[in-house]
Amino acid sequence: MNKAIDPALMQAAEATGSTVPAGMAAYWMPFTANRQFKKAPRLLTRAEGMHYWDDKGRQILDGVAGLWCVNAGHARPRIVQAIQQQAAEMDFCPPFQMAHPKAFELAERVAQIAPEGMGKVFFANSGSEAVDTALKMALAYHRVRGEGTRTRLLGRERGYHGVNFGGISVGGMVGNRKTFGLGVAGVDHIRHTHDPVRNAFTVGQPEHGADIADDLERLVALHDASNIAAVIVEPVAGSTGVLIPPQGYLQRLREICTKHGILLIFDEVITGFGRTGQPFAAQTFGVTPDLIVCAKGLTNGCVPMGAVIAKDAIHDAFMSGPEHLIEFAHGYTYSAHPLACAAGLGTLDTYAEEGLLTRAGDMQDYFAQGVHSLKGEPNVIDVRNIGLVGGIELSPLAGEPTKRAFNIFLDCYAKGLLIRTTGDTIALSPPLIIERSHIDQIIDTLRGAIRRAA
Ligand code: PXG
Ligand code: PLP
Repeated sequence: MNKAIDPALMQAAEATGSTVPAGMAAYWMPFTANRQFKKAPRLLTRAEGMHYWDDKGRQILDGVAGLWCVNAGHARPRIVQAIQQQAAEMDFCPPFQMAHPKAFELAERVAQIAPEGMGKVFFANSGSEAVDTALKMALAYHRVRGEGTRTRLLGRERGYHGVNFGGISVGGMVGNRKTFGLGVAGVDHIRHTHDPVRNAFTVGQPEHGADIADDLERLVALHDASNIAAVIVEPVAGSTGVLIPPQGYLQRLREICTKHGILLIFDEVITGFGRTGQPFAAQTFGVTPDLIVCAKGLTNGCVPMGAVIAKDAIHDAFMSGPEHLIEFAHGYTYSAHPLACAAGLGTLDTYAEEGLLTRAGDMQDYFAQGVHSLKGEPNVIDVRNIGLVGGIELSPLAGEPTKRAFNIFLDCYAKGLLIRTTGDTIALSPPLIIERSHIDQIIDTLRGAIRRAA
């Protein structure tokens, strides 16, 4: 890896007697190995369509839509224009007891593409905020209906629900939980669905594992349904290694939740806005939850925004007390921020004009062929796919988990391709404007890097 270090940066670092180059000390980077990064920084300075360019002018194919968010590709004119115009027209509008027209417009437009009966939209500023909003909404919903004993929140092992206290509590990634104390009280977890022994190299939804949903019955028997508010799952888990729901699994979860009066929350932060071939994974899999959490693709990643889409009946249950009182004591200074709403409208226009919310369905067979052609390459132990999401799992280097995948990430980056790795799984989630030639380039580059990492 040392050979990737920019000599100029190292000289600058040595001059200061530090291992960190001058000008790079103040920024404490999120989810990054700071010291390693600053020794060999990877800086992006421009983006357009399917590509980034780095600070040395190299073109880099974006295999992950930034971070699962730039679904319409980069620098799309309608979105750029919408943001520019809004910045000049009105910078900020207080969201409490006040509003601006684009907030209503964007909520309407999101409701139009959401599953039937899910017509209410609450805005936050990230996936993590939207997750915590949904969890609070679930607790408040039961309470306002006189079922205030339903306070327990359930998540799933290997779940990722952002990094706020609610999200890490229901989440199932030990690395994101172990250093932060007790988290939210009263949380429990159902089993994850990853079963490589029975399902390795499945194209699309795995055959085995619908019965894993019955694990929810175990927790109902343990805690009693009258104490459980909600269960939150990602229809497709992304950050924990691209886990595709087994056939019938989500249906079964829905049945059990309905039977026991437990709210079902789908965290669609990565699956929302066309990733699986329909606007939401709820539609792809034919299962309607009670709440959908979304973010990322809502604004094409251009301005931070998250949202909770609620069933009408959930919203309506809140509209019961005196009309002058606030029904849900929750919200952020930047909820429905004008720039985010403008970006959201420009994004939904772009998706609609170019048919992007269903394009992953058109491209998925070619994409699946590509990723599954990596079966048989050295150390590839599983390949998983749905829509325009691919996961390639590698056997770890002995005693050094995550390193093989990270080496492949660095190799791909040197060859002009941006991928993402989590553990020893490579994740692909390209912009939905992708063409076959880009898929070929991604697979060829990846194949070379996988071979070199053997
Ligand atoms: N829920 C899910 C399912 C997510 O994937 C969040 C919540 C949190 O969203 P914010 O906007 O607060 O980050 C996410 C975010 C990765 C990766 O490498 C994925 C995410 C974030 C960082 C890395 O897969 N997803
Ligand atoms: N901390 C303080 C002191 C505040 O006044 C506020 C909001 O007014 C917050 C935190 C929350 O900030 P935000 O609404 O941006 O989440």
